[in-house]
Amino acid sequence: MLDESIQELAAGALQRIAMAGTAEELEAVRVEVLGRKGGALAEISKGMGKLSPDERKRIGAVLNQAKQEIETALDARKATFEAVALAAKLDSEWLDLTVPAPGPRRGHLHPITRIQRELEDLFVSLGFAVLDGPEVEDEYHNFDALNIPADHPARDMQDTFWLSGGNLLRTHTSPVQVRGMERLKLPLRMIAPGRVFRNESVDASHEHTFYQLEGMMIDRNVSVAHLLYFMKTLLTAVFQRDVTVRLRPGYFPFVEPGFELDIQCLICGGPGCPVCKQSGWVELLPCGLVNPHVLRQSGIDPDEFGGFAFGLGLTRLVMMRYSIDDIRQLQGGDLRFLEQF
Ligand code: FA5
Repeated sequence: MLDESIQELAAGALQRIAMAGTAEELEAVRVEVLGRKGGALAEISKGMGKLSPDERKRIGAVLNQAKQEIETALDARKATFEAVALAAKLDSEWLDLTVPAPGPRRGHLHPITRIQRELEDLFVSLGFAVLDGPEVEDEYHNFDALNIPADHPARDMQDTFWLSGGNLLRTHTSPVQVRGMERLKLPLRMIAPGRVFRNESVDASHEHTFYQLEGMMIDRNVSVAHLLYFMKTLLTAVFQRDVTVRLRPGYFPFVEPGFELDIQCLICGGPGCPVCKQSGWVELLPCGLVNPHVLRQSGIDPDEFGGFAFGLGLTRLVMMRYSIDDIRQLQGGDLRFLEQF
């Protein structure tokens, strides 16, 4: 009678062990059946004191065997769970040491720098030198030598950040023309890309700090035809497709005749938007033949030499090239914007 219920209990326990899906379920079986306090087998052995010595010996043997079988089954099942857990852990922690390391995250050139370098390469290939000039300029190079004396109304065309001591933040890259004429031998071909500053209110197409690329060529018999050839070469290289441009007279004291070369707005395609101030055109490339006064001021004989000069709005060119509809994004420092290029 008693050995039957022991065997039944053992059979039930073995079945539960076989069915257990987790280590916790196994532990529950162990506590219920083998637990010293309140475990089913412990309860049975408590009642054995009432049995005769022979019976006690026989039932004791049955009890021990059942206990051993259950323990063996528990251990085996536990080992299976541990092996599965270990295999999963090894799988998840596996490292392929032959995979190359990802390396540091690399940045890239700012779109303005990229276009600037493209243009530098182009002009170097056409025989132009690339010059640099100071951002803190003196009045002579920024204005006087360019035929803009102190009382000239053209000074108001460019709102200036004046510094103490009479210096200023250059309002355009044209002072580098003057420095080029002072430094280089004739005939000369030079470009000067750089940052310029104007004390003006900012909107979708105007920054207080922006980039220009100055160009100048001085030689014998330079004409408007040369100027147009280089302007066309420049625009074809940047846009790699036909763009619509218009040439109109423009006034700058340092060129005569002077022109404004505008590009049809590539943001709106013509009908008008905030970038082109609803006009459909963007001022991009003012240019002209160098005014004889400017040549003379730098010690060049205008009867022998002539030249052309241009002052490309580099930041605006970048806006047109990449369809950027607000100039402020270019120097806003927002990586989400810059990562697109
Ligand atoms: C000049 O600065 C002359 N020095 C250009 C020049 C050089 C003419 C040589 C003739 C010969 P302007 O002020 O128009 O010109 O500026 C030149 C270009 O810079 C403009 O066509 C425009 O594309 C760009 N630009 C002017 N102001 C801003 C601004 N606030 N923000 C962004 N781009 C500007």
